[in-house]
Amino acid sequence: MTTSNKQLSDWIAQVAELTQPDRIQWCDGSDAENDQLVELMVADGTLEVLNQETHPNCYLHRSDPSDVARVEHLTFVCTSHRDDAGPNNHWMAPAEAHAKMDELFRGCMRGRTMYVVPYLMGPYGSPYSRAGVEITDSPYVVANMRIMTRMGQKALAHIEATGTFVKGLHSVGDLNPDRRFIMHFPEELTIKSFGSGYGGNALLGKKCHALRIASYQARTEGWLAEHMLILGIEDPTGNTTYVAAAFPSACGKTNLAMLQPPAEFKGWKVWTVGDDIAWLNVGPDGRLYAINPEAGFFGVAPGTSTKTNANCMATLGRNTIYTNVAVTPDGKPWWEGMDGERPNELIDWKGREWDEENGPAAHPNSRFTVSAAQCPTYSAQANAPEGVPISALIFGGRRAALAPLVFEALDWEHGVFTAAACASETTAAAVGEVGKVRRDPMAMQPFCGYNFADYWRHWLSFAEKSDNLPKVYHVNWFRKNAQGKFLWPGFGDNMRVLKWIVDRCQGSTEAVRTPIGNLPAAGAVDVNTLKMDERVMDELLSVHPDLWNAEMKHIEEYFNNYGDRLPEALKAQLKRITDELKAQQAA
Ligand code: TSX
Ligand code: MN
Repeated sequence: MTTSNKQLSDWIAQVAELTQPDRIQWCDGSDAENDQLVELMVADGTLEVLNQETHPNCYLHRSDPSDVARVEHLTFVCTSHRDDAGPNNHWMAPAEAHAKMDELFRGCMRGRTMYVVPYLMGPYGSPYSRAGVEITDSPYVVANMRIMTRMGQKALAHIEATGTFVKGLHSVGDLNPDRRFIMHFPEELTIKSFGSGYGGNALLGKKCHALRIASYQARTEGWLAEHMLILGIEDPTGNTTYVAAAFPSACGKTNLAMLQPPAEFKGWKVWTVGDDIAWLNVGPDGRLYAINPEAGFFGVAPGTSTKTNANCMATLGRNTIYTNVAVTPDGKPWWEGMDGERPNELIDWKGREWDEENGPAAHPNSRFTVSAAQCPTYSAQANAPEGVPISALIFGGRRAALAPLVFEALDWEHGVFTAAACASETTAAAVGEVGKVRRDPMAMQPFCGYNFADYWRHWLSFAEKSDNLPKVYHVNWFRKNAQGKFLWPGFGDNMRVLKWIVDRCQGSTEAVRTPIGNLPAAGAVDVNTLKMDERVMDELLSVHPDLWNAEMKHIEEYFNNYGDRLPEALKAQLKRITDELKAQQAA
């Protein structure tokens, strides 16, 4: 492969001059190329061959034990003006960041191959798709990018036709955590990532490009790049309603994206369009249309089983790259929360014989990389160039006592407020205190490539672009009773909440107006076969004014971090809800 795009060929030459690779290899994403890379990685121990009889074309990669997750404290947004990055990002001046990174990259590919990976985010032929080129010295990154993006000649053709692409430069360096940085230059559509081989830090098409750079690009171009799953809900008449949903980590986004409806929902089907990222554009009819910029799933393995996500289990097991899972003596991948008994013997994620004293056998953030096309519920519309029309945007979080199972925003402005005020309580899986409230607006806290205040203003501006926007919802699968037990069964039974949302979109079910939004009327969420006590449903749908008053104070404190840049509309929503809660308490 070569290119007629001078900007691209100049950049490749510049990077080669800086990093001094032994050789340069253009990547076309072909099977032959992948076979060559896999052979090389098996030979040098980067990949371990799994049981090819039970798990054809599956491999295990063990990352450096110090390199197993995204590194937010080492992730920077480098805009000319500090305020453009906002209090939600670490900032460094672009010139300083370039100088720092170029020193790290200098000569770092000596003795290595420099891979040039052209990729497309989004369906071929879509006006909403965007291209990038990742230059990396990691064959593991190339193999993962091949699954996660549309990689190769067609992506290059897109670059040559449009003349624009995101430049991503990556090197694993020496994996020294002190020499590890993930730098974003949104004004230059450039990413520089050094010192990590881990997914979110190294597969630059995903979080770095499709969220941080794309969110910035989306603001200037009038669209939205969001941390959302996309799914289609088909009713028994064959009509499909599409929704997009944003949740902080550890809320089960991939599980919701692949939901299996309960048996009593005869004729209902859920179709998966995406599990992590949505690009949303206003279409010709004023509706929001979503594409999934990705082509694969890079999902957390632990907790995935036929009980929690049967469709995901059916997706895995062939043509899958596993990272940091455990392995059985007969070469099968294994993780905590998988079906069946724990095998007596295991090799843990560090490659040692597993011993309970050393903690879990699979790393809690261990992953699978697999093509979305293998998912039994993969939507026939997932490759539609025009995207799918979104009827509802759903936001959520883990709230033990506060948020009801579901509520509907009163209008777009209130929806933006609700999304901006989203928060989640930390679990044992996350680092730090358990049960601490973390604000995570639109589930974008780690991923918004610019100042959140400007981002909320951009969201609000869609009301001027269209009067045909989706309805906005908030859900909470994680409400607990006084004894600390989950009140809602979750998983497939979330279909009952999705059905209420679909009914609302079609105007066929009633709601009760409260200060925080519209709640389902009594009996409107179909819990038919759940044998659920009426009082449990009452508690799930209750709004406690004292708790919500305290929440409004927290939200106000949080919003104050954004000073004068905070849109007036969000302050007005805060005041309206506070006033209504007070009036309700006084009554
Ligand atoms: O993914 C989850 N979802 C969404 C599913 C479509 N999880 C797992 C979260 C960690 C990634 C959930 N956990 C959900 C949920 O809706 N709900 C819960 C809480 C819960 C856990 C267990 C039970 C009920 C609720 N019940 C039993 O274990 C029997
Ligand atoms: Mn994510």
